[in-house]
Amino acid sequence: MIDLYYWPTPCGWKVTMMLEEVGLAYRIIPINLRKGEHRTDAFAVINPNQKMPALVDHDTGTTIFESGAILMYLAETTGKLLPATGPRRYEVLSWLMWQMAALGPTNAQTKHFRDFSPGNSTYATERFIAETQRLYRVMDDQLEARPYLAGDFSIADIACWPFILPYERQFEPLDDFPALAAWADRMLRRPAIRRGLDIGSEFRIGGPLDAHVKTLLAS
Ligand SMILES: N[C@@H](CCC(=O)N[C@@H](CS)C(=O)NCC(=O)O)C(=O)O
Repeated sequence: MIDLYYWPTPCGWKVTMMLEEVGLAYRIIPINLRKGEHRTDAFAVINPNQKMPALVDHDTGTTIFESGAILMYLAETTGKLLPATGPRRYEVLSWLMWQMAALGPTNAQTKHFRDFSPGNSTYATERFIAETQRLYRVMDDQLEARPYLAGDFSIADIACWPFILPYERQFEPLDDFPALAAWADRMLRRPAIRRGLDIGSEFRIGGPLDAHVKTLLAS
């Protein structure tokens, strides 16, 4: 049995979407970030970095943190959404690492400086919004000639999509990124992606992102 330590945020959705796509059974263990449940000693044993998500596969005795590593594990366990060898494997992994190193952290910094930093954070806010726009341009260019980031649907798409989804909060309407917008819609039409996005909706508190997700799921 797989236990997923989870809260409904982009990093958490990556894993529920993947589990739904590959059809593995799993149990959700809520880690309430608002109550600081990720900062407990018990959770540090599972993830020494004390961030959500983390996954424990009791059947194989495997504990994993970092959502990119979790996606690789689930892909390799099921033989789905990541080629086992060859150039296409590394194309998928390039985009996965790009998400982990660039798109995800930039998204987090934009949100932090725009919404949470005290005082004048104009320089930092502008810097991270500009970098977000650059990263969106990279994806848009890549998606002009292919339906998914590495050609076929893969863990790279699952990794990146949750960071495009809250675009309204990033001040990033997708009007200038037509290929990215079309891909975002294509992803939302996948039933497993919708199921993954809906996992834990009962934990939400009704903020702007929650409202945005609700609207998407109703579309
Ligand atoms: N690189 C990590 C990022 C994990 C992460 O930052 N998780 C956030 C939620 S999206 C978290 O646990 N935040 C709580 C905190 O920082 O206090 C991954 O992809 O798993």
